[in-house]
Amino acid sequence: MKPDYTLYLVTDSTPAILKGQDLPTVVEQAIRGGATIVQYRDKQSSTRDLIRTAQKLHAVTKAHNIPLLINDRLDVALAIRCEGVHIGQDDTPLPIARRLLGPDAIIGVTANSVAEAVEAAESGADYLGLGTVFATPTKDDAKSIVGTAGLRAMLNALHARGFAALPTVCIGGIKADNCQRVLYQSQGLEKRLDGVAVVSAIVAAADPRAAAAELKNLLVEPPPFAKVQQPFGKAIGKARIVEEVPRIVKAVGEAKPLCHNMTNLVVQNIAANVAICIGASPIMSNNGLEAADLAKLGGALVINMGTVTPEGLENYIIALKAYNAVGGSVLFDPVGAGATEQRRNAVKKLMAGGYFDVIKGNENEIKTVAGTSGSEQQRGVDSGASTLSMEQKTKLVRDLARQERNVVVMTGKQDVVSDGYRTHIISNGHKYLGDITGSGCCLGTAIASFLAVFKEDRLLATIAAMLMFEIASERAAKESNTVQGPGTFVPAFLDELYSIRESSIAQTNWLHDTAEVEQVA
Ligand code: 3NM
Repeated sequence: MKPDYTLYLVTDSTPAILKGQDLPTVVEQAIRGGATIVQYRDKQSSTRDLIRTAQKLHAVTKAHNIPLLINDRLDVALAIRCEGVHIGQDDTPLPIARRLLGPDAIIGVTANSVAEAVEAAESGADYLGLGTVFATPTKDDAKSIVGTAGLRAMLNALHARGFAALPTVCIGGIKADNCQRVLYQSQGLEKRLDGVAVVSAIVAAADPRAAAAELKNLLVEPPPFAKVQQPFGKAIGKARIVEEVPRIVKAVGEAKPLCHNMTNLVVQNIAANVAICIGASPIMSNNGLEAADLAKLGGALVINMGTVTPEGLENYIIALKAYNAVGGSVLFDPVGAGATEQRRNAVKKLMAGGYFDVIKGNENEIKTVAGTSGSEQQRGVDSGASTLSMEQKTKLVRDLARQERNVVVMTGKQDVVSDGYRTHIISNGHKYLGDITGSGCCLGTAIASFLAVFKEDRLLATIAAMLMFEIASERAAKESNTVQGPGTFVPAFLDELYSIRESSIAQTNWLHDTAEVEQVA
């Protein structure tokens, strides 16, 4: 029988997790809820107690025709004649375990890195446990936190080395509110995980059967934010832009989507005005506890960490999860991401905390998010000098979008935008946008509003918002009678956004040949 790895239960007998419950009962309940394979993991009990408990667990798993594996202890597995073992990098080496247990035993191996994953696969592991995905109190000596990006790197390497069919599960901090996203974002170019391994999400749950059933239901469904298949193969050429962008602007103006902004103290007012001018309905709420109600209204969320605080960060994460749970679009603006340790940590926590449909930032911010900025210190929240060539920028943006399975925008004199498969450079915009506060933040508000309305192609929605915004800036700056500099530019810019929206609703073509967009990959 081929094991089913979909919902892999790893047990824990410590009081903090088992909470005095009877382990065989918990395992029985978990199997009834939907656990498909069980690993008995107990680092503390005496050998005699291990054997006694393992026998009881094996009676339960056999009754349900589910494999039981023992963590680390080959002697216990041999003693009770269960289906196999799971070994970590510090345990009995795989070839020795195989010699002792024979060819039919299931032997799984933990891998924390590409090198460990490939080595275990080459040594004949039957499946791999990849992790640690997220920091977890259940294993406080975890060697490295790999996130979904690390999982993806391991899956891609396994595929490239000819191990496309080797089953894999991930482990570490997997719960009901992140399991779908982890499966979705960790998927390699051609290889995906076969399941998730959990300890506390089932063993520490008040009702292990219900907890297992909830996880099992979630695992067989795509996450709510990924229900609309994105058309990666459909090019966005000039003709399509001229035809579709005004239509999308019209749709936003007519739909009046809610745009929920959790944004910084500096831009509250102008971001709300930009939202109104493009036809969205802004709400400026930094209270995460309101997000579950707001998310139900079908709008989009902007998380802009321009004036982040520890309390603010907690609120962002609550709101992010609330929007993810209903498939509401979320845009992340990692303002000043590399400026301080606090901000770098905020980026890490937010990226681990949920899914962003779009990440938008300047060169330094995107570099920090991609983890490629090294020890480079960013000065304040301004964009700073560019150090990358256009080729390097497009590669960085495309790779990050492909890794996160979302859309990434890098703003600058020329903006780069990609969904990982289609990459565009936009050359519209005016210098005055860089001479006022928060124009980038307002662009985030505009993009989020567009995402809420035009879900069938997030890249095209993003490009449409960028073109409306940047062409409005060009038109405003040209008004030589009234606009003399950045101060007079702001009201003219709001007027132009409003006027472009009105033109779109009246189906008057405002775009003509003004869009300077080039598809580069
Ligand atoms: N192994 P929870 S993480 C047992 O990274 C174990 O190899 C890990 O517990 C690894 O589901 C882990 O409660 C604990 O976060 C997972």
